[in-house]
Amino acid sequence: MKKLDLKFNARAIHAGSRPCPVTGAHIGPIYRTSTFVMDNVEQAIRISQGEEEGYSYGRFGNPTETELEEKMAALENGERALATASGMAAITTTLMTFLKNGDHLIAGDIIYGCTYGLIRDVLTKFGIEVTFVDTSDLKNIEKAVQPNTKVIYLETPCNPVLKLADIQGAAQIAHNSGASLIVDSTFATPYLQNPLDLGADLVVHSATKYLGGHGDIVGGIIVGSKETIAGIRDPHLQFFGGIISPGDAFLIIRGLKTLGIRMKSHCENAQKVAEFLEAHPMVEKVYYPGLPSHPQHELARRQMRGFGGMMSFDVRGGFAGGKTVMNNVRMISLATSLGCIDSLIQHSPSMSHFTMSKEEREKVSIMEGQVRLSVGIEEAENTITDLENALAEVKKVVG
Ligand code: LCS
Repeated sequence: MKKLDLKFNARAIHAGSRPCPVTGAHIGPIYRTSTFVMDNVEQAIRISQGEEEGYSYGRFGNPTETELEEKMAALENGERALATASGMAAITTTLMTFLKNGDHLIAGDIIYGCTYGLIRDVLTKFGIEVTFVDTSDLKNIEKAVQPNTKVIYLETPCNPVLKLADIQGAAQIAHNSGASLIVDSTFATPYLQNPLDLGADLVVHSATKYLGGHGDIVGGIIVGSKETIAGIRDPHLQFFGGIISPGDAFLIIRGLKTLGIRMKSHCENAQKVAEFLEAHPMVEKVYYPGLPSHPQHELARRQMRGFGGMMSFDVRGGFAGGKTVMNNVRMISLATSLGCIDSLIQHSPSMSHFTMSKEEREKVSIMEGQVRLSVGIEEAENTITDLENALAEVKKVVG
């Protein structure tokens, strides 16, 4: 018999998913329950001591959550996954598992605003030392390593300016110094890159974005080895309590089944939109890894299987120019978040990166008028026409 070597879409559809064992329903049910009934006290004891596999209480696990976790582990080539209430729950639970008072953390200086705020304001409150560095250059990471460095944390591509980090190189630095590498791969999704294959110890995602894909849930995912995930789940996630609801897990499972075809469309459309913007006289700079002008285009080609659906751009006239674009699009929605089937546009300084000061933002090229665009799966010509009309208004305002 030939080996059935499941490709990406086949894994996204089949991994972890099976018919209901009781009714045979093709699509497994949403196990909307808070607790699980035991046969007897002996069984409760066996489950609590890990002698028998089974569910006991909603905060400790649920079969719908398990289906999502098995699917994500298969897509990220990890042994195990853990689903959480949000991307931030995935990040906080992971960092609080790995770090303690007196440890040192190296973090990317351009990361999602709330992750930046968590690290700058909350982790330091617990006595964790932090160094923010530009992780697009491995030398900066290497220079920041200290004897007590326990974690290197980065996003690639990063939110909002799409800088990349060399995952393989960063993993090497981490492992040479006894630290762990945690990669937030939200912008890439497992369709475009698998950080674990490149040496990362853990990959985290905001499932709110491409994984769910339809803008109707908030969720997060952590993927890694069996042992590492077990240590995050028990006791950290159990105690912190940031678990996913079964209903949201179900919608992410459904979203994942079309992740491959959605990402293909996001990538094709974004490439066309980025090329349009780069050629437009009212646009000063486009940040998109699929453009040859992107300083890490070659790394993107090597490390990713496509360039994704996210980009940022600076418009002529600074804040006045950027604001005019965002206030004048008609099909595209002015909303934070990303990775939806529909295109979303946002003002990064006041939306995704409001936690950073103006000085902190400008140091890392998040300019006051900067526009971030999450290109949806609408036909690219519609997205381009919407932007073209909005950019025509910029000319009237800034000349
Ligand atoms: N990681 C990245 C790269 C993100 O972009 C976000 C959210 C998170 C983690 C946190 O995930 P959440 O808890 O929201 O599921 N990014 C957002 C953004 O750019 N605008 O709104 C949320």
